[in-house]
Amino acid sequence: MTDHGVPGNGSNGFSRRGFLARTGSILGAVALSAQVVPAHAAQASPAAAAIGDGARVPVLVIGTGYGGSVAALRLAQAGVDVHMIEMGMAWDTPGSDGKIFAHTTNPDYRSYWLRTKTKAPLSNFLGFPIDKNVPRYTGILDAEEMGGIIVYQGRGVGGGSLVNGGMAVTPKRQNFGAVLPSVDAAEMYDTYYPRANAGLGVGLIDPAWFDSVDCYQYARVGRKHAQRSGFPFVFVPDVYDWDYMKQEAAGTVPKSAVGGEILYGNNYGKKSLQLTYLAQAKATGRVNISALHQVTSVAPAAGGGYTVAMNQLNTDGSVAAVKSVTADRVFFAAGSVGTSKLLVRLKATGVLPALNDEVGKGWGDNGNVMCGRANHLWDPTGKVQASIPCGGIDNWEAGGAFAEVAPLPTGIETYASFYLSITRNPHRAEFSWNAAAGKVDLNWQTAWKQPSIDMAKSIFDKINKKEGTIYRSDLFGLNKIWGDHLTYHPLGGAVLNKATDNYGRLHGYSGLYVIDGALIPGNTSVNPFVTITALAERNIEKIIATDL
Ligand code: FAE
Repeated sequence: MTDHGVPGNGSNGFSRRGFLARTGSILGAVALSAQVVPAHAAQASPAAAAIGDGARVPVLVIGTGYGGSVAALRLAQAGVDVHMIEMGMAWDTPGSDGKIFAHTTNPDYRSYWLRTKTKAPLSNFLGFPIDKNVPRYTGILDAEEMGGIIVYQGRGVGGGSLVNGGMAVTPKRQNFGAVLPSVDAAEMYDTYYPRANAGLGVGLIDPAWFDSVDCYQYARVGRKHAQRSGFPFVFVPDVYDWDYMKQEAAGTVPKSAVGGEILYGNNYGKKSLQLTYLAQAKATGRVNISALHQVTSVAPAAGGGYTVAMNQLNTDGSVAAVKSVTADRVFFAAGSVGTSKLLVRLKATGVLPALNDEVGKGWGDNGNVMCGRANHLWDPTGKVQASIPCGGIDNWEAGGAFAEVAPLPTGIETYASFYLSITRNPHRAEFSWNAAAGKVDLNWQTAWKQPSIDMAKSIFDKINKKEGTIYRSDLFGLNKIWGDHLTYHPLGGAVLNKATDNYGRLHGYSGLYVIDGALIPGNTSVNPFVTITALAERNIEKIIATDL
């Protein structure tokens, strides 16, 4: 072992060769992933539920993530019929292995949105690339390359809730003014955050269980290192069913988090939107969902309302049918990137010319940056790691960073601590229409991550110094410490009270609304989905009361 905790030769019966061999078997499993789509891989939604060409609906919601699900449920409860259009799959039918979702270490056709090779956020291990060929399929995780940044997004009924870690964090009230300056904080903290937390099924890990269970050894190591350097470690709520996880650890139920499932879907335990808001919405009998339908245009209709054009997709991404429907009102809930791309294109191409000049602006990455630290061999992080993070290091006030202590659920001992930091990155990018290429561009630059790296270093340089450890440089390439090429948390592009009024009504068109992460100006100081949900709860209540 080296004094930096980098796995070396010999001591404690541990050898680099053995380590590589064991790692190789994991990565080998990845290599063996299915190269063909099984014939009966039929997670496409039943045709019966799909919207018909020429249909007329009172409300059409584009996207089935957090914002869209809140809108659908509350409108339906108010007696309004809603049709939701989702480009991804329904994710309600098992594949050939009996599971709906593929495992993290064994990605297959289900894992990526229309890619022929995986694009894992951690591209390397011990410097070796781990991405593998997969069949092109309408899979669950989109690694969308937007120039200087890869934006990871969930695709399917439930949006980001299908792929995310479920960390359900309400920002500190003193930071709220910077998140949504035009919104009454008292209303949010008294009414809408509690409503969102209840609707999402948010809960906290049992601290006594945390202290005793093998699968959170990595988080206890993270806590110990944080506290020894004087940083507060805070438990972070999650939408995972913590009682179920206890049973997983006890071996009495099928494993999901404890089995390392994350990123490509959790087969059990995680309360995704399919089990919360969307289940309630469907139970009203007023909400229909068309999966594998991608909205391409929203234009004012001659007789009032809006003509919504869409492509019904096959699972290889080809177009099965082109449809046009009419809706009295349309809610854009396609996520920050999806909503922004649609609005920017529709404005620039003259379909919705009266949208204002704020459309496409104010986009940020929530300051996401990743890194790993190499621990000493006497400080293992555990070979079984629950994939659901449950704690973080809060240095927001002093250093502008909130770092979740994240798992590396490889199934082997890695001696690594891994972190996703959310930082107060000041940069904001803009979407614009590239007429020559016929697509929407985003002008984010990778170099804009430097402030995020500096803020994350305010935590990890100090911890490394105190512990006598170093950064891992093998996770994002060869000799690359920082995961500065990506975000999990796209926010903005149709910012509240700028591109829209203070409740998400788009300027220039009555009956068009934005109700997703596009409303939030680039940063929430913590993981974003509770804020997206709470803001949607606030806005839809107002819209139902005054517009319908
Ligand atoms: P989103 O959930 O992205 O839903 C938009 C939906 O619209 C998607 O289902 C799209 O497929 C669909 N869509 C897009 N374009 C179209 C179109 N043209 N036609 C039809 N459908 C369309 O939007 N956040 C947290 O708070 N805690 C976490 O632990 C966390 N972990 C994450 C981990 C990963 C790997 C990722 C990718 C994200 C994570 N996030 C986390 C972020 C969170 O999932 C994200 O902020 C929300 O899902 C955004 O919610 P929206 O309603 O804005």
